[in-house]
Amino acid sequence: MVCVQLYSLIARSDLLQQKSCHLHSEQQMALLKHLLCAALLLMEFVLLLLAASESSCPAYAGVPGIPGHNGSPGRDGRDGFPGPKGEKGDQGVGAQGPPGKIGPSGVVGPKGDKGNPGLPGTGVQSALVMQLQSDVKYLTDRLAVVEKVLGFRIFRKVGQKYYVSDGLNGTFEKAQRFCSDAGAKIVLPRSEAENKVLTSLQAALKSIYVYAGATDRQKEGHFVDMSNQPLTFTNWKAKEPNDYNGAEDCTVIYKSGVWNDINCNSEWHVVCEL
Ligand code: FUC
Ligand code: CA
Ligand code: CA
Repeated sequence: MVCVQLYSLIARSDLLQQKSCHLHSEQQMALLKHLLCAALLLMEFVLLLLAASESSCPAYAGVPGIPGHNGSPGRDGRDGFPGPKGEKGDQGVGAQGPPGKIGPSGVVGPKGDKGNPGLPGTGVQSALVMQLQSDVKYLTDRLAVVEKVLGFRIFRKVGQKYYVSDGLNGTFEKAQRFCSDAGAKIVLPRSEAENKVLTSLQAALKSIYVYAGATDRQKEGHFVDMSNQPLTFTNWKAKEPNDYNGAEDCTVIYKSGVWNDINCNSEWHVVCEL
């Protein structure tokens, strides 16, 4: 309908244009301006009509405009009903806690086995270790001797030896056994100095005779020590050994320090050496 009106208006403008051919040029120009203005107004009017109505005429799709700004957020909705209960979650992996307090001491365990011997050292270190081992052994052995000595009632030191006694009286066999049981030997001075120290001990014992570790049991007249070694020191009294009555195979030392051969069954003081 609008299109029909438009064609009609254009046709009427043609009529005006045909009539204007009989007018002057200035008048023609003025008339033309009016006609153009009217045409423009008419076209604007037509366009307005087309935009306002849903015409069946083919429409031109215009260039899309700039998107509008987002609107303000809507108000919070009202609380709804609670949803269904969720499934049980997986087991959590908790961090390890701090260590606990130190517990009480345990009972003392059994003594461990003896360790293996250490590896040999080298050079100076090896020599030093060996020297220390030797020193320790020497001191250990000497300490053992001193501890034995302290077990006797009377003792004297001479050189590296100790003469000891408990004041016991007995036969030669008993004297031997007593000293052996004490880890010692029956006394036998090996020098004038030792012989003199023995007399000092005898004085303390108020002893007349002390058995010495020398006999001629193996060979008459040939005195040897308890290891069957020939004597290197003797202090026989004059005319001794005389093997009185053919029955003197043991040795005693008189309080003055002189030696005499005597029978082995008489009982005399027992002195040992360590
Ligand atoms: C001397 C000693 C003997 C014994 C005797 C009584 O003849 O030689 O050993 O002591 O005296
Ligand atoms: Ca004899
Ligand atoms: Ca004699």
